[in-house]
Amino acid sequence: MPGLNRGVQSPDAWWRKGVIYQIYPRSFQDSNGDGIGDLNGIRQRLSYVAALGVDAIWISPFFPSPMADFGYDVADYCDVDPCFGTLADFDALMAEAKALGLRVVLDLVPNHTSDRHPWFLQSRSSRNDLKRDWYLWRDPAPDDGPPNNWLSNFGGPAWTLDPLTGQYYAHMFLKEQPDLNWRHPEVRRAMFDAMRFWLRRGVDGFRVDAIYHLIKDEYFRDNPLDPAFVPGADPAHRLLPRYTVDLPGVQAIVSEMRRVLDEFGSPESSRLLIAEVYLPLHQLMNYYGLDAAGVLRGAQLPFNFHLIGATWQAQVVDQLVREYEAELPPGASPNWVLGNHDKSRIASRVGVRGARLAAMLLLTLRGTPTLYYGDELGMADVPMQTNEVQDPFEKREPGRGLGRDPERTPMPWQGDEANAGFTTGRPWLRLSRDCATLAVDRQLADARSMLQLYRRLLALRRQSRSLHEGAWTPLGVSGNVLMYARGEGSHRLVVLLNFGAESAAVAVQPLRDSLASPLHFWLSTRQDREGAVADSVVLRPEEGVILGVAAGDVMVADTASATT
Ligand code: TEU
Ligand code: CA
Repeated sequence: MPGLNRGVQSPDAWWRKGVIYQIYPRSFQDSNGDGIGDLNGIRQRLSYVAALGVDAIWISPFFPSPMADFGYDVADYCDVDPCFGTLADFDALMAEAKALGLRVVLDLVPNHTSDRHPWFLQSRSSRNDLKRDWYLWRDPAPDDGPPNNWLSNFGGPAWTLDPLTGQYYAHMFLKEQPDLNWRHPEVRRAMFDAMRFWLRRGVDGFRVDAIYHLIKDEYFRDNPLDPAFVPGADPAHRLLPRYTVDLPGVQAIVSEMRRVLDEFGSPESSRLLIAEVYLPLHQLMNYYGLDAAGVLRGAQLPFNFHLIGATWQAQVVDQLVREYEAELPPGASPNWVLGNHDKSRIASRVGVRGARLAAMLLLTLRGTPTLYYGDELGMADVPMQTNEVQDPFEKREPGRGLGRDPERTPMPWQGDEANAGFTTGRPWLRLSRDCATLAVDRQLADARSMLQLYRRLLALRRQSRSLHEGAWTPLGVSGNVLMYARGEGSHRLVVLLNFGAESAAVAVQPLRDSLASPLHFWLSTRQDREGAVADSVVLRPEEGVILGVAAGDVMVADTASATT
């Protein structure tokens, strides 16, 4: 259907201009006092999310699960785990999101199921079972050990022996997360049907978990040693994942998933495929699925995680943005991510002032930004005592700083309430000690809070075409200051980000392009500057500013055709 495809590729597609907000459901809002966030809790807080100014929520898994990996071990792809609610709760959430103009993106976990999933129970029951080949079963090596040297991302071998049938099954993550065999057509069909189940309920797309893992080497060859491995680092990185990630055949599956989404898309409203891919830029670009005819048939947004690992320096970020922009296939939409439920929070990586700069960077770069819940409050990692640890990764590899509980702590809502209003019960994971200060209600009452900065940035991004769809033009780096422009002509905005701990003066004249009118402060990360800019701007330590032509009228003129 070529017509449909053009629509789906529309330059006006919501996901190109929108902002995505990730919700980790256990930690957003508990509605029934069991200490675990749930779907009704999310529904209660949707008006907050809408008022924040984002366009879509992505909810991490809430499907029935034994919770060995907190929902990333799915035992039924077409239902809701009782701890999160019911299908009716989901439908109510969906309806309310729609009413508020919010899109809803779900988390699809196709690489592995739970070891309690009926498919796996059947598969493990006998070597002759019809579902045996739905998973990756192999005979032991001659020494009775695992079939090859592959490692689990969560430590130890990627193989577990099942004594009942005397074979090993593969798992890239926990042994409770057996990997599906994506070479099997019935596996594909079953997973695509699960997608359709949710698409029929109105979801706007999927973030697909670990998609680059779906195909493994058909000869099950050993992975090579990584010569760059440093002892003490994540033990899974001892080997290069040559035969376990990004293998030929993965792209075809990505396109098949995209076709399932396109069955439900329309020119007015395309469904979105986000691919979770941790790969170097060049390999990442393949996930857009550019074909010989120049059509993008893959994921619309292969997640760009490169800011997460980047050294926090103007020069490095400048280089990264240039390389990323240069590598994008024609017509592809860029996207940027600062944090997620697997990574140390931005406020812990770069400090609280740095996190303000990071917010301005994320929301003024070209392409779809994804925000991680709580980052808009400046939440930091919350260190856990050994007896508080929940994350299986930390339990398996303790003390290496790999655990993910610190970035998954509950959202603080009301500073004066117990557990900051997250739960009336005992929270599944401790809140931070400063949760009262960080709470949403306190920050709403403070015009210069991190939350107000996010709200301002999101509002500007929505109003300004230059920000949500304009060109990105690098203006170079001056000392520790990263400089770029967005948009053209009188709508052109200039962004100056001082990564340094010292003040820095930047001459404005060379940045003005051919503009006759003077530049004004649109926004500072410190929220305390307005009015015209003289010959130079003196940026304070770790301050960022957005400059544009005469605030009032241009912002109005610029707003006229803003996205909805
Ligand atoms: O993560 C998969 C994944 O690719 C990361 O764990 C990756 O290996 C690592 O972050 C690279 O530095 C997804 C989910 O986001 C994670 O929460 C799950 O535990 C995992 O899949 C298994 O489903
Ligand atoms: Ca609950």
